[in-house]
Amino acid sequence: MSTEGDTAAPTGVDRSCDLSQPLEKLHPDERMKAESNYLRGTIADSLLDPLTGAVTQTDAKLMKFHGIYQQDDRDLREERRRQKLEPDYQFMIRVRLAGGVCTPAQWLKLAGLALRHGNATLRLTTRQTFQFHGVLKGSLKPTLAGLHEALLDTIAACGDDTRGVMSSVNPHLSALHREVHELARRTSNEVIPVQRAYHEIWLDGEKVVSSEPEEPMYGPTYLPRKFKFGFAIPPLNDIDVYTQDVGFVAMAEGETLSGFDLTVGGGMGRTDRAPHTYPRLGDLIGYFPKDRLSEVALAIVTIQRDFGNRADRSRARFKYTLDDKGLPWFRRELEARLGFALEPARPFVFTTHADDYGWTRGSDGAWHYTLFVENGRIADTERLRLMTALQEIARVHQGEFRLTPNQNLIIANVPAQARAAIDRLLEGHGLHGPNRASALRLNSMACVGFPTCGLAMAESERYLPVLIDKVEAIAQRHGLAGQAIVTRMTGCPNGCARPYVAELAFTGRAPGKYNMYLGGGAHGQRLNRMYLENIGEERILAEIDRLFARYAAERVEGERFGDFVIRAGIVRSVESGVDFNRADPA
Ligand code: SRM
Ligand code: SF4
Repeated sequence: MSTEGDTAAPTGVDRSCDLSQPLEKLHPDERMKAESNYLRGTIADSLLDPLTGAVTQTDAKLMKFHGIYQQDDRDLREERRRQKLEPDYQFMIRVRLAGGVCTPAQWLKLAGLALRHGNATLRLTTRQTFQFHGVLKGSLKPTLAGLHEALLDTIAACGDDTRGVMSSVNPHLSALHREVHELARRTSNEVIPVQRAYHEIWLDGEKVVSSEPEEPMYGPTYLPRKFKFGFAIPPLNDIDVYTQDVGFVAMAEGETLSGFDLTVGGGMGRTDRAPHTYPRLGDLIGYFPKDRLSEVALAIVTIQRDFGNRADRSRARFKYTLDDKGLPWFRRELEARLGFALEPARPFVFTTHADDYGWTRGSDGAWHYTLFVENGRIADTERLRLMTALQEIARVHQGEFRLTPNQNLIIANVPAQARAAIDRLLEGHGLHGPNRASALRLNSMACVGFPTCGLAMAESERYLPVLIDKVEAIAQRHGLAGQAIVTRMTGCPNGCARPYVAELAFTGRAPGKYNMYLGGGAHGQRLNRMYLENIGEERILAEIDRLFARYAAERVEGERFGDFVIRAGIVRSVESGVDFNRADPA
């Protein structure tokens, strides 16, 4: 979105950057950032190099700050190596789309770019944005130029900066949703780097000669690591607010927003066999009125900028800064920078972190249709021509599209008189079909994994649907067919589908092998616990069969699976992220 007009620097926040540690003592990426000429590196030259489909290693790292990841098709890696060819280099592009809202015109542009320059799919992500996969080096500039034409950009969609800002999509509370989404959008615009390099490299913008500092808030080394904000609107915790570095929980009377409860220090990422890394749920530390939002957001970013660990990237996330220095220290530092104290947190209740499918009506009378998009992949397949169907809907839709944090799509703000036409298109293209899937599938989510993710150790997006087929059969046998169990899978322990707050989760260890987790809270309020390590499908299904048999026989009325496995002593509840890594089948 355009960043102009709403980026006023708030008062009370020191935006200067003071990096006192010498670069030699820090992680090599700190020097790389410092020497990159504010993220320019040699990207422009790398793009012109005709001898390879790749860019240099340093440019690949710098391009993340521009929202672009260099990847290769891992299905072809071995064969190309045998043929002595370089890997099949291609790029993933992630759009910055705070709160996941886009217009039908933007949808059509995005679909067109994916068809022309990508692998003809769009991927809806767990942070409510779009990813293009399979973009070749020569198509990067046209894709980013196309996004610019649609008033979209990819600034800070990845990299050591403040990433995509999430915002709850609760369609019932129309006015509140609009206001919170607008604040999420404004926050995103305020916390991203200025990045003149982006305009110069991708949009052939003029080099700006200015005596002003190029990055007044970030300075030349940006943040120690990625940093994430999210806005939740109770009773829906769809954004998994406790997994955000910084969470803002909207406090409202009716639909009148007064301010936000603040959570700090959430995060999912961990590494197997590295006990100093762990998922952590954010702590609720207070409340502030809505007109202080900019100050609070910027003050927290600058605290992490100044105190985050720049020597060890495995401990560089904000959650570790908090654990190393302590919450009382953080509160003092925050309040000193703000010049005012946080008020006590106000009460709120979350009931779910799942989506509600089908048609619902907002408080302003407009209609919204939530469509299940399995693992967020929009493509034309033999079974469903989703890409084509959604383009047809976008051609007539008068409202907007909203991407949910569960990788689903809301055709939002459909006026009452237009509902029948949208319904006809949904029916005609078979799009009501996905919403009739089992409760298990409708509550499942997988990260991308193979073949594009360079960090994947096991299949994820391509495997979870197959596993769910088999788990559905087991659920059926135990009379649990209608039971919603939040199930998430990732191809590695990084946690991109937020698996550690799911009732049932799998994280990849090696091809065909997964760690199995049980016991996450049904609205994202409790971490799950590792149940078994490094197991294959046969064992997974045998365990699920055993667990479902007990759940069917022993659960109490209305008891969720995640709560049951703890009450039954199958796993113990994790008290804090720090003891997460102790595997604990009871
Ligand atoms: Fe993620 C890295 C995909 C949400 C934690 N993530 C990656 C990369 C870029 C792999 C890489 O570094 O080479 C993946 C690209 C795969 C591909 O081919 O597209 C990737 N992450 C994704 C997405 C697309 C998964 C999805 O299926 O939707 C999500 C994009 C979100 C977005 O729109 O910005 C995505 N990643 C998350 C989340 C969930 C969230 O933020 O709500 C997490 C856990 C929360 C957190 O940050 O703690 C997450 N991704 C990671 C990590 C581990 C970070 C850590 O603290 O250790 C990595 C690896 C890293 O940063 O070193 C990672
Ligand atoms: Fe890749 Fe791992 Fe993230 Fe899945 S969880 S997308 S495998 S980094």
